[in-house]
Amino acid sequence: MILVTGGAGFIGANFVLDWLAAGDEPVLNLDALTYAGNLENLASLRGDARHVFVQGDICDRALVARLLAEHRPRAIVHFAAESHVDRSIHGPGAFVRTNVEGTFTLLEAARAYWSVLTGAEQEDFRFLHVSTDEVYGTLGADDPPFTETTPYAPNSPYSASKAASDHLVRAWHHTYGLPVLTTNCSNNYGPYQFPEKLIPLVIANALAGKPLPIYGDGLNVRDWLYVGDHCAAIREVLARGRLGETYNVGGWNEMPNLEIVRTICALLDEARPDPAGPYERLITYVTDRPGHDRRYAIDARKIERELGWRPAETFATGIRRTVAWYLANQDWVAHVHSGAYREWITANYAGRGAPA
Ligand code: NAD
Ligand code: TDX
Repeated sequence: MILVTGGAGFIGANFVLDWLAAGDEPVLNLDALTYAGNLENLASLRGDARHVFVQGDICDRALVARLLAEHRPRAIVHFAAESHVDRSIHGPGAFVRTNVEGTFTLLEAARAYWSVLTGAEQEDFRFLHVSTDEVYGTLGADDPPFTETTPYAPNSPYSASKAASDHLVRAWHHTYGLPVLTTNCSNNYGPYQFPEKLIPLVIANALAGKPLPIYGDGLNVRDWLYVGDHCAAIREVLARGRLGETYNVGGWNEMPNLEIVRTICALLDEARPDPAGPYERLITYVTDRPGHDRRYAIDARKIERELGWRPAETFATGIRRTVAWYLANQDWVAHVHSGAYREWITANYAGRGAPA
């Protein structure tokens, strides 16, 4: 069994679904079900005994210790976090609590658990920390992409809290010998992404005839990776990554925000033409995000060279799949907007264990 934290969120849920599609090793899924946690993402696992869901907080040391003792996982894959940069600007406290204190709590519980394991159980144990490229700060137009040795220079409360958590993970390896691995990935997109993030927000707003908000001049650059490719990278790092190492994960796919939005509009024009005219008419320039990082770009050569990982999707194929998914799953988006996804939890899940 593996313990996944944050497995009801966007990347965590994709990871749990992919993991159980690829094999039979059970998953213990610990998630607090904040606004970003949505058990509807895991509806296809209803009644599947390989998925054990526990609603709980990674800051709850006693709970984490009890789960480790009861389920004896061979690895922890740590996704749980506050993840949205704009929210971190308006309310940084939750980011420090979950991302820093929560990671600290997990590390301490993992250390206590791991230190009393013996033999192969101890040797094989892994703590995989899922992090972001935003810890490296921002790049100028001509700078080379971030490598694993780029100095940390986080600029938002979100990236500062993730950087702090990365440092804790590193220290728990160097000081206590905890067998850790860290991945720093670029911007993900794909199914089940909460519609506060650029790509699902633009799809949902376009279909609703609402403005498509572009921060600043729309020329900030992000490096986009399809979520399934990120999940595959995490599986590779978990299986074969070198202990104490960090791996940058990215698809060599830098793009200005405006180009992303125009691509989505063009795909929607093709799939669901709007009688009112092309979706690009909805593009609206709005006030920039404070401290908005100009450019992120990942040099993924280390994971490619050491682990042979390569993304399966190009941006062209991944964004097409993603737009198709949102068009086919408008109920999912509607439930998020109406808050009905929260009722799904009450209706389908009573207390602990796999959803009934
Ligand atoms: P998300 O916001 O969609 O999901 C986060 C999940 O964590 C939710 O299910 C939420 O309920 C849970 N959670 C939050 N606080 C918790 C707590 N205190 N205890 C237990 N569970 C808690 O986030 P995401 O986009 O899926 O990101 C997952 C991880 O990947 C994060 O660590 C993030 O920093 C990292 N990451 C994200 C991206 C991206 O583009 N989304 C890129 C690189 C790295
Ligand atoms: O309405 C918008 N308009 C806009 O122009 C939104 C929501 C965003 N943007 C811009 C800001 C960014 O330059 O689009 C870009 C992407 O924004 P987000 O989707 O908010 O992602 P970002 O801030 O880049 O962070 C994401 O990638 C790295 C995730 O939210 C993080 O969790 C991850 O670590």
